[in-house]
Amino acid sequence: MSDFQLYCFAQSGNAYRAALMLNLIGAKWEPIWADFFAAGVQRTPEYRTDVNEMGEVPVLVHGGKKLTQSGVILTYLANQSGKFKPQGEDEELQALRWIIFDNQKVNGFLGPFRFLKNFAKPAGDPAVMAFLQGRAQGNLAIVNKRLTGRQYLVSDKPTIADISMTGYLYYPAEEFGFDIAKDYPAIGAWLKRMQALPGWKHPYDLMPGYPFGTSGYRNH
Ligand SMILES: N[C@@H](CCC(=O)N[C@@H](CS)C(=O)NCC(=O)O)C(=O)O
Repeated sequence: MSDFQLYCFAQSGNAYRAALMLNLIGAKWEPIWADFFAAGVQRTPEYRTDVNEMGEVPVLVHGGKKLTQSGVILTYLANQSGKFKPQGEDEELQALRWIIFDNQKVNGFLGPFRFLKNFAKPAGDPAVMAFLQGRAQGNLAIVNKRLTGRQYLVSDKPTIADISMTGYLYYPAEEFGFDIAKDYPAIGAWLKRMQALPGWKHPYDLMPGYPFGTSGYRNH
């Protein structure tokens, strides 16, 4: 029996943050596939009543506790495990600062951009796409500058801020139409450092839903 259950699906970079954290801390966890695309479960009254009133993944279940919002889940798991925990008030505040910037401005733009480009029917309006891409790339440049000359976002060790920031950044370049690791070299080098952590897995290998429309995994 797993200690944790996580509502998630392979295409969700928001859910990936929580799935990656669970794997990196070596937790016993199992995914619950939320079929958002075909079945649209997040819009059902049952999901909103029983799972998450916000109609989103990730949702972490731990015994009688149910948590949503990846930043909250990451904080909870860092407190539970003592791993990837920012040390002291300054680091805690810095981590929160980067998690909020990520949620709103980095993966917060990149996620909808990739969704409209790859999965939405009809695909996104060109003006909307140009806006989202411009905002995402401008904010990736800010993260790239932050990571230039530093190993991780808030300290010399990886914290939950780094795990949050990985959100959509490992998905294939074709899904964006530009190559994040190449275009932003400090981000590219940092992604490799994160990838070297024991327990790291690609989102398509970690969460069910690959290939698109199935509940499978890429390399299982
Ligand atoms: N800030 C939230 C974002 C969660 C989120 O937007 N998840 C997407 C999946 S990638 C979702 O559930 N969307 C459903 C919807 O908006 O209808 C977090 O980090 O947990």
